[in-house]
Amino acid sequence: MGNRKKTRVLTLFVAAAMIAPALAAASFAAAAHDLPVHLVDGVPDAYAKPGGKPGGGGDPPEQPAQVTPWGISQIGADGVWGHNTGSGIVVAVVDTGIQGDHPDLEGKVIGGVRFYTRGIWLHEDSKWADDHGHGTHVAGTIAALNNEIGVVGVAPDVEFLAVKVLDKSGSGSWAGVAAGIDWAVENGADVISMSLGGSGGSSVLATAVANAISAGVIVVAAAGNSGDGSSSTTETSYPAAYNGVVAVGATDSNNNVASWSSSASYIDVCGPGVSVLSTYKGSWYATMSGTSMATPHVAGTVALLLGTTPPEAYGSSWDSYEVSAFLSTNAVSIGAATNSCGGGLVDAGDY
Ligand SMILES: [Ca+2]
Ligand SMILES: [Ca+2]
Repeated sequence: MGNRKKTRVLTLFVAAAMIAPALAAASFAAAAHDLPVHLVDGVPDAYAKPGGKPGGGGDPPEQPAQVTPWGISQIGADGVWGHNTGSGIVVAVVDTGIQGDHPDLEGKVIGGVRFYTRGIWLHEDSKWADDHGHGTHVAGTIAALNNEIGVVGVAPDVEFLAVKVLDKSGSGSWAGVAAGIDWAVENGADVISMSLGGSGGSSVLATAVANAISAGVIVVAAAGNSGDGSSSTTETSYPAAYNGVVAVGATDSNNNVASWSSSASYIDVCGPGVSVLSTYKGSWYATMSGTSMATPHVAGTVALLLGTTPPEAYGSSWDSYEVSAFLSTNAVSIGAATNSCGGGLVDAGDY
């Protein structure tokens, strides 16, 4: 696991990739491939409040006063809340689960599921609570409440489906991810946000993504943290690489592309992904880095966009191809290579 060791050394800028052990394919998912899936990052850079640690049970820790994380204002999201907060939009966070009773996410999770593999069998139950922290962090960037405490997300009135397909170490299987995508579509998701990936895809994953897009769901996925610092080389990651998926790279607060942000021709936009403050398990907050953190900035922007009327050429509603193209075309130019950020930094300020 040399790669794991190497990425841990780089935790300050790119949180460690959680490389999963190979898991067996699912029973009911035909042609499931056994390639592992992993978080695009995993370990927080820092907890938000000095002297504190995430709660270990009992009363939630005293909540800090609300701050607006830098990425939220960088993409202009806070400028549209007077008329658009993502109300009525449902985002499925396909990840490690969500802490549904987090004080800054309270009441937002309207449904959830867990898929996990044991041996060759894929199991389903309702234990979708986040035992890792990553999924709760993603959720907070999309839609933490605009209240007195903690942080605030891109589209604060969005509601969530918590789709837990990764375990407490950030591991899962493509079959589980595919089942989670199918479940999200069946249960009313408008947007699916996936801060996960792997260098090899699978037919079952490809089918699930294609079906979701055909059903009119907007699919957003992280580009990956395998970048080599050069935009002219390609680091492929699935599901980001599939047609119609909104693929997201990561930038810092100076609008520079993160050196570890993977590059590829299919990347549509970048989002803020370095030192991102958001909600964390234990009713707490953490700063994390990765294209995992950039992705929910874009998923939240999609939620805002879905509240608007699409251009006439797109028909009566948005689809994932149209959203990909629109976000790229309307991104803020930051001088980044197309292979790193597509059209540039995602712009939430026009919707
Ligand atoms: Ca808040
Ligand atoms: Ca590269």
